[in-house]
Amino acid sequence: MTTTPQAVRRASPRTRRKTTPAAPDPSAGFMPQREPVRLLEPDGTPLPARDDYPEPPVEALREMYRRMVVGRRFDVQATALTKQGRLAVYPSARGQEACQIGGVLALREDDWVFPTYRESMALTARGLDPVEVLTLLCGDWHCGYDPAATRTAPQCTPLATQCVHAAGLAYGESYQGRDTVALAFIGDGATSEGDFHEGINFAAVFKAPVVYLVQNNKYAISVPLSRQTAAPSLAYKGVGYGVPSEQVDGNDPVAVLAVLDRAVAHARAGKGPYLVEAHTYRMEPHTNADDQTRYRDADEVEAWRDRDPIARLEAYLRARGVLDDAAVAAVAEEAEEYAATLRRRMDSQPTVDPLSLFDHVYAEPTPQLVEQREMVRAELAADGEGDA
Ligand SMILES: Cc1ncc(C[n+]2csc(CCOP(=O)(O)OP(=O)(O)O)c2C)c(N)n1
Ligand SMILES: [Mg+2]
Repeated sequence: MTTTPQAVRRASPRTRRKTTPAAPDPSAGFMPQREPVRLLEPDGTPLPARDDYPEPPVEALREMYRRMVVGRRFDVQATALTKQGRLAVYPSARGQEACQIGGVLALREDDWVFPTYRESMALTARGLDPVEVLTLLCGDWHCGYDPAATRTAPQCTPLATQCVHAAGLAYGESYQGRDTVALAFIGDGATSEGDFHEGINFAAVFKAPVVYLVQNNKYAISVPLSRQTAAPSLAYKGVGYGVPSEQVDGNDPVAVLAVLDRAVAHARAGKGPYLVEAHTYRMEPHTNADDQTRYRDADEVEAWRDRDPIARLEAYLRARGVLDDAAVAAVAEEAEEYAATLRRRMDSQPTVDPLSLFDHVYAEPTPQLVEQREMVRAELAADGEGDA
């Protein structure tokens, strides 16, 4: 009779196997929570307090509410200015107020912001002049504000390029012994770009103090997140580079500020970059020039209205007794005045000369530029808008 190996295994007495201690988990301290961090229910009801993300001081939350309300009013006004021909284009950040305001509130004045085209609200909330912020969107060739004086880089239209700029600036600051932090805003779609990966890798290797705030608003123009990535969370893209990463409910202002406070403290302490993925939603079309009915249902947009970040924070602060009708009315009035002043000032802005686009490109314009400038000049002349 032959003995099969299975029979031998069954017959052999049980022996105690030697065990080796488990190797330390190399991802410990890097991995995001399984569920996005959330401190408030969508209706503003507080969730149990947690040690890892202490709630920010109530004064910071009241200030956040004020800036979110003013920020939304600014956003509505800017959208209206496109209809009046005052702005060439405007990418709205409606629905993303918690991320926009949280991103700048978590920083010191001497920290740097690296925004994209969608961050006009964040920049005005940071205290930049709204007329200057909208300069580029009027079609002008420059960003309107002084990046060095405001510690705010120009709003980037080429996707993800700001990730490399932020890494370089932050590295330079720490190299010179300063504890400045750079916060780079970036969209979900832009995390597919090479510059995002190169920037975050450089920052990780050289411990550059950058916070990458990914606003996952579910769309890159018409491309939904499901066509953008197969990763369960964009926060895993940070882990792959050795960057501690977290995901947060981006429509929960309290959680956004708590998570960003921790991320900024990490970077400022010299521990290198941090990535935060904020789950939010773009309530408006990509820009005023986009037709969103071609790629998403109105029902989907409607469903996100119940998760409005401003209503959520207002309900919470009212329930805590630190915000009342009078304070809400005062903030609403401030927002109206802000919008009225912006309207007035934009009305008296000189119109941008389209031909100025060709100035300052090269000291000696290339033959192609000369040809293109002539084409534009002839087109304007034909429309009766320029010199013949
Ligand atoms: C390098 C580059 N490629 C393509 C574009 C065209 N483009 C402009 S916005 C956009 C979508 C970006 O989506 P996302 O990063 O999610 O940011 P969101 O607009 O949602 O804030 C694209 C593809 C661009 N501006 N730059
Ligand atoms: Mg997006």
